[in-house]
Amino acid sequence: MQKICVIGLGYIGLPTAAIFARAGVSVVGVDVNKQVVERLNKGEIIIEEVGLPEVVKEVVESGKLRASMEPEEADAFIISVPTPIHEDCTANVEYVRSATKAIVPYLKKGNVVIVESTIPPCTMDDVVAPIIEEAGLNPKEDVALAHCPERVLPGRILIELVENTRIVGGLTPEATAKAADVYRQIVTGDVIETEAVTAEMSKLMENTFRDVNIALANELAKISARLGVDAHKVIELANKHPRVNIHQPGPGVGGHCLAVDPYFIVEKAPEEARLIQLSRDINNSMPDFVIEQIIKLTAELKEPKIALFGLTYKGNIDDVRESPAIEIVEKVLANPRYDVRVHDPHVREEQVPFPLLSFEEAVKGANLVVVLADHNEFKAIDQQALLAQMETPVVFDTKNCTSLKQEEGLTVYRIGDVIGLQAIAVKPISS
Ligand code: SAJ
Repeated sequence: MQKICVIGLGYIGLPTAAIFARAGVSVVGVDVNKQVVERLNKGEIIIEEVGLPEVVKEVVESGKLRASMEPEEADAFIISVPTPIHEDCTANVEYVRSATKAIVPYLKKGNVVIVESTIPPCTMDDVVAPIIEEAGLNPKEDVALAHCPERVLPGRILIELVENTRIVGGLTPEATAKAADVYRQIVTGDVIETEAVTAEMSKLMENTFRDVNIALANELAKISARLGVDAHKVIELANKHPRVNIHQPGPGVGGHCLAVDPYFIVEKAPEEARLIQLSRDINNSMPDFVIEQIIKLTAELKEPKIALFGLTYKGNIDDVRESPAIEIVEKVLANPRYDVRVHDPHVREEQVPFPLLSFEEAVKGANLVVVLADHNEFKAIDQQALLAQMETPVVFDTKNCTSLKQEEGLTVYRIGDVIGLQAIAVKPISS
């Protein structure tokens, strides 16, 4: 493979482009965002991912990776664009459609076209193939058309892109084999060949499995709150069983994968996908559950000063997409009773529609710190700083991530650990 054109330079497309370039392939990355293209051509990136700035700098300097606003002729095209959901929770495949249309003028017989974007079952057959056919090419004979879902975990993308098993599903066995060979240039894990629809469905079920299991943990947290049981202890003990792995409860499920992909299955089989839909509903209800706890905790205070820590959908990343923390912050901000301070060391002001404060500014005089993301900074929060700075040193750790100890006047609550969750006393606890 001499040259690859990657469409979409986001969280997946950019690392993918960089890794192919590092393997010696000539890569052109295409994006509709001018800023992304200009910065990349200077060897710079605007997303946060461990190790990525170094690799990008190296391959841009060596000339193996460059960016453009327009696709170019290549041996293989990799489409890695977002598939958001519409208001009614059906998949919006418009970006996949427009990316496919954008490459059509550059397609030649023998090219490989891979869609990495997560797509509803049958999208390769029903959406992508017809676009190629309309352009006068036979999608089963003239080009090798395949779906190869990305399966990497943000924060570990560079490692997992290389080491994880890849599933490649083509429209024909020949297309599958050709697309699989593209990945064999960079993947040390297995590259498994299957059909397009099986690849589409396997990706969706991976994330659905996780979403359903997190919903079970979240439901347990709510049941525990009702019954006065420590959910974390229950999980720890149940997980001693060799075939049980209850997940962790939290403020909800975010990100562009778990919170979205299950809907792609519901859309195609609404009558059957009942557990999948219910799990989405349970996970979507968690921000309100957190708000309820905040209301209980602050019920006695006149003007509660609340510091909300963490906006990303999970720890040590800068991604706020579908983040339950954002929903929680916006709802707390909307309550005029609260003096709200928001802090996240991984998020930039322009990413969110409210001001951000430093740790010191946020905790000064606060009555309650609510931890909403498991960043390393929060895992290592300085107990003494909280004790010294807060008016009432109470922490509600919805991610169960801090190592704070319930001592020396500090009160720590966790989600699913609500036994004895009491309103913060009107008088400062420490006094
Ligand atoms: N979460 C919980 N409790 C848990 C585990 C996670 O509440 O026990 C929450 C997290 O806080 C976060 C959300 O779930 O809000 C999702 O986080 P995640 O780390 O489970 O997953 P993502 O969305 O970052 O990445 C997932 C991964 N899929 C699986 O682990 C099955 C990743 O491998 C996929 O590549 C990615 O989706 C994707 O792009 O589809």
